[in-house]
Amino acid sequence: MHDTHASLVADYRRNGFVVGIPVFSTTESAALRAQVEALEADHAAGAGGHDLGQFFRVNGHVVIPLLADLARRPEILETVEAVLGPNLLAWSVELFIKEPGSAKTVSWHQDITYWGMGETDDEVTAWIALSDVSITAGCMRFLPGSHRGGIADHHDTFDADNLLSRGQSIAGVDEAQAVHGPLAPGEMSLHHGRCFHASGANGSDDRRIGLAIRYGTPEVRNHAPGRDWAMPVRGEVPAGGWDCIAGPRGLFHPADLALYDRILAGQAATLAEGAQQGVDLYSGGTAQ
Ligand SMILES: O=C(O)CCC(=O)C(=O)O
Repeated sequence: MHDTHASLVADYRRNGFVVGIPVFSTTESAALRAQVEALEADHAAGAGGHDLGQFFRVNGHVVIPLLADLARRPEILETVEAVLGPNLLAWSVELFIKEPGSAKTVSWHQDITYWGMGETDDEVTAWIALSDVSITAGCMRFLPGSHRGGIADHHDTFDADNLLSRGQSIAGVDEAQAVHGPLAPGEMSLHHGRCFHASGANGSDDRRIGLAIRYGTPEVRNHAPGRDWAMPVRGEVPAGGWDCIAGPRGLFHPADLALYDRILAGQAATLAEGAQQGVDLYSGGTAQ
């Protein structure tokens, strides 16, 4: 627990991650989970030719108002601002769901490896637990200090039980140095885009639900070629860097679905760069 933003930021700079930041009450996180599960019940078929899992897996904020609204929540932004400064955009909002007893895992990786952002320090993931994300339930684990190096070699495994798009993995990580980051419902962790992290299977009898919001600053675009899209959420964003999006006009609005496809195509070109086989961009959906 951190008494001040200064001690939280010092921990983040030292380790590349911080866990256990209270954001939502138990009641509110249960209500948010219920809204996510209502979407699953009512819109399993998805929209615009994509199943719901696709939207949950990447850029959900483009077409789902609930996810865009969460990215704008002051309870989250005040901590993210302490880390990244006053000018913030949400690049992607995602849900990482592992069903009870799921064998799905996430291999050791650094997030920004394939995101076309270079080795920027100006991106952070806020990951909020909407269920009890215990060690048994397959919480994330982190390698302290690993963000201080550059981007390590990743090899593609395309493992079907891996939630990552290409099963990308860093070999030889010393598990003995890893730190688990269990979260109670409504708690948040932050991790740096170069921090090595992974997660295990869900051995619990409840779903393990995490909301991952990728935040960046206008400066991220200084390191990035081509175009990319993000939603301003706080402060000022100068013209000419990000293609700024306003957020959804409604749930699965046709114009937003078309924008979703444009963004996906633009980002897929970056993600697939150097892959040994076709990359089915984040089509894994909910993990069983
Ligand atoms: O939810 C997980 O287990 C992994 C999440 C992750 O890799 C991320 O948010 O960057």
